[in-house]
Amino acid sequence: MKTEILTILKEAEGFVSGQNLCSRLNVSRTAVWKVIRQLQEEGYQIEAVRNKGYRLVQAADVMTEAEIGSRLKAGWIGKKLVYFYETDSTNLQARKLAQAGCPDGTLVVSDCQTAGKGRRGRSWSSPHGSSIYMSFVLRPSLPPYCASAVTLIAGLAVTDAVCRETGLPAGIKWPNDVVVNGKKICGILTEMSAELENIHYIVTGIGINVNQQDFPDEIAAAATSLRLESGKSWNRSALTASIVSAFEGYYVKFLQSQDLSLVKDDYEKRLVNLDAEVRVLDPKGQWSGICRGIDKEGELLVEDQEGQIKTVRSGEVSVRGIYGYV
Ligand code: BTX
Repeated sequence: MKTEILTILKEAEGFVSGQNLCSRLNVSRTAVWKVIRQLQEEGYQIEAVRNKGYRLVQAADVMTEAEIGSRLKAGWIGKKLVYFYETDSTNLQARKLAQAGCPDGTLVVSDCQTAGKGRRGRSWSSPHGSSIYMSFVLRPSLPPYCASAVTLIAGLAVTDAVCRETGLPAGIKWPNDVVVNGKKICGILTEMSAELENIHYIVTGIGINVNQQDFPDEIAAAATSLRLESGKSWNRSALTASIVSAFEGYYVKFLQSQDLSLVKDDYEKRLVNLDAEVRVLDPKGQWSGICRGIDKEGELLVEDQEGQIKTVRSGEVSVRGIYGYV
């Protein structure tokens, strides 16, 4: 009921009478009042005026199940939403839910993570009240080698949503870091449970630095937040909903073609290194070349000194810009 009341207040131009809420939701005035009190405690400024009703004065940066739910469009991803105020890792929780049989498209969100995970055993700094930690559970009927493409789709969706919501010049550093002005604002971790031939489920986790003002020393040089880059705070629930909707659009195209051919052009438009010199940090030896985009499997195409296009597979190597991280 909280989500419904919030949605009605947000859509209303001015006051909504208590009676109106009661009859639309078929509940008592006391029940409505209780929910209004809860929302106020969560940080919403709701004006309550006798004979007029309720009015949402300001949509604060509140991250709650009701707030996110009220902003999600009617798609299938996020239809089941599991929200935590605090958890170890949304990826871990998503995997538990997946093993217990949760639906395709389940979305797990937390305001904080106590054991946020990066790739290859690294950790993801996940403080309270400032960032987004979200994971999707996906059940595509595809062979396991297709799973890594979902990471690129998530990166593309985050980049789109950040550009749309904030106007900041976000771009993708292949395969899946989202950067603003050369620094990392987002990390993505895709995990999978599969057999030889088919995927049981994929969990794609996304962490975005939204309103953080400082970072631990060891990551401060390479990390930034939307707030640090724009000087403004952003509504995390709105951004979460925007990412879900962008992700669903691209993911449906991916399911159609079973590769990245339908989203490749969008991805390349966002690629910060496109047509620039990059250094490929291959454990067998570093080499430099010009980044020419991606192929339909999501491998990076790099033109070497002899003009040959080579494919670079994520997971095996990393790529750096010639002057630094990007
Ligand atoms: P990664 O291995 O590419 O990046 C991890 C590295 O990034 C760390 O070793 C550190 O140097 C740096 N780092 C750590 N925290 C931050 C941060 N907040 N901002 C910028 N740089 C940072 C990227 O791994 C994958 C991260 C996925 C995080 C999401 S959050 C929701 C979901 N749940 C979960 O446990 N992980 C994912």
